[in-house]
Parts: sequence; C-alpha cells; structure tokens
Amino acid sequence: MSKTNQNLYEAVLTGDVAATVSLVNTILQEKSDPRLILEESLFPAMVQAGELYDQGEYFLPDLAMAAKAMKEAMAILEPLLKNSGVEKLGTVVIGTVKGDHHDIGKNLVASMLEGNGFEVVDLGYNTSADKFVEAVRKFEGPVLVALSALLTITMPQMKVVIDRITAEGLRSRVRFMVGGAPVTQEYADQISADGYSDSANAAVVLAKKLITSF
Ligand code: B12
Repeated sequence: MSKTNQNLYEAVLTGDVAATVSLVNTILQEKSDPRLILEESLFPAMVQAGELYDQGEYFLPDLAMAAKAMKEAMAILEPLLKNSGVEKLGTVVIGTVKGDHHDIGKNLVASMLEGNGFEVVDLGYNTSADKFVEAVRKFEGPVLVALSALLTITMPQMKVVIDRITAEGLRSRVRFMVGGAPVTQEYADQISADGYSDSANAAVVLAKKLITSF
C-alpha cells in the first residue's frame, strides 16, 4: 500500500473527516482508480473500525466518526464509481419501524453496509410497512430488508413488515435482517426473520451471508 493510501486508511479509522476528504482528492489527482481507493484504504478501515468496536476498544463516537469519514469519502467517489462500473454487493432497504424514532443504531448499520459495498436505501425512522413494500417494489432483483427497533412496543412492527411483504408476494426475493437493543435471535426466529445481529459490524457479515442465499 502506498504511503498516501496508508494515511487515508488511518484517517478513516480515526474518523478524521478533513484529512479523509483531502487525501481522497489527492489520490484522485494522481489518477488512481477509485476502486483501488475503496479496496486498499476505505473498506479495510471500516472493517477494522467495526472490529475494534466489537472488541470494546472503540466506543460509539469512534465508530460514528469513522462512519462519517467513510460517508464523506463515498460522496466524492460514488459519482466516479457509477461511471467505472463497480458492482455493488447488493441492495439493502433499511429503516426503523413505525412508531419508533430511534435512528442512531440504524444509521450506523446503514453507513457500515454502504461502506462495505452495499447500495443502501435508507427509509429513515417511523417507517410504515407500506413504505417498505413500496421501496422493495422499486427493485427487481434480490433485496435485503433491514429492520431496526429500539422499543419493546415497536418490535411487533417488524413482524407486520414481514407479513405485509409476504402477503404482497415479494417474500421469495427478500431476506429480512433485524436488530436493535431489545431484539434477540429468539425473537428473530419467532417472526421468521432470516437473520439477526447485535452490532453494525456483525450486520455487515450477516448481509454478506444473506445476499448469497437467494
Ligand atoms: C438515544 C435514545 C433516545 C433518543 C433517540 C435519538 C435518536 N435519534 O435515535 C430519544 C431521546 C429521542 C429517545 C426517545 C425515547 N426513548 Co429512547 N433511548 C435512547 C438510548 C439512550 C440509546 C439508544 C441508542 O442510540 N443506542 C446506541 C445504538 C448504536 O445502539 P442500538 O440502537 O442498539 O444499535 C446497535 C445494535 O442494536 C444494532 N442494530 C440496530 N438496529 C439494527 C438493525 C439491523 C437490521 C441490525 C442487523 C442491527 C441493528 O447495531 C447497532 C450498532 O451497533 C436508549 C438506551 C439504550 N441503552 O439502548 C433509550 C431507550 C431505547 N429509549 C427508551 C424509551 C422508553 C424512549 C421513549 C419512549 C422515552 C419517552 N418516554 O419519551 C422515547 C420514544 C420515542 C419514539 N417514539 O421512538 C427505552 C426503551 C425501553 C424499551 N425496551 O422499550 C430505552 C432502552 C431507555 C430505557 N432504558 O428505558 N431515546
């Protein structure tokens, strides 16, 4: 890895947004392939940030800052990547379910998925089942639907979404992943979700697994 790519890796990992933006622009001026920037610096930095969080060495603000740096870098690279034909790993429609206004965890999961190569459609918080159905219909191929809930009373809304998408005949091309502090693997099984994870990093591993399960 070149010195500049190594510096960019460090900048994302430490959540230094200004350095990240400046380094991405420097590397692009050297006529580097945007895909190499992703593969050599950005993705490894996000994977490492997620691992440090899982190990308890990074705390929430550290992970959020790394995700922010990644997001700013992606904002510069995305238009270039669209032209260079980089294949996305898959599409994820994500949202916090109806009645629930917690979105910090959902945003982290969305950023991590985006940072790791997924196309992410973020429906925000307090998202109705109708909106999930509408979003899934916009795509033709396989879609991962990621549902977040932080309140015990909104958890059942996850089942409402799964049931609605099933009733609309879309179940065969959708995999559901669920999460949020009160959600458990047991609950995920109970509502027939395809996967559960308790952290943004584990959500990336799960999404990569589910996208190959169609
Ligand atoms: C911040 C916060 C708020 C903020 C939300 C701001 C925002 N923009 O999100 C505000 C102040 C608005 C708020 C409001 C309320 N809150 Co609140 N809130 C919290 C708090 C302190 C932190 C939540 C958080 O952001 N955690 C950090 C993130 C990173 O963690 P996370 O969300 O769990 O996400 C991680 C994983 O779960 C996972 N994950 C999350 N989503 C997904 C999705 C998928 C698909 C996957 C795979 C993984 C995944 O990955 C994430 C990253 O690692 C929690 C306490 C707690 N310890 O959870 C209470 C808490 C969730 N709130 C609670 C309550 C009761 C409320 C209110 C009803 C309070 C009130 N009386 O008004 C309102 C409800 C508003 C509403 N309609 O939603 C209770 C819920 C109790 C329960 N079990 O039902 C909690 C647990 C506090 C408590 N101990 O009582 N809250």
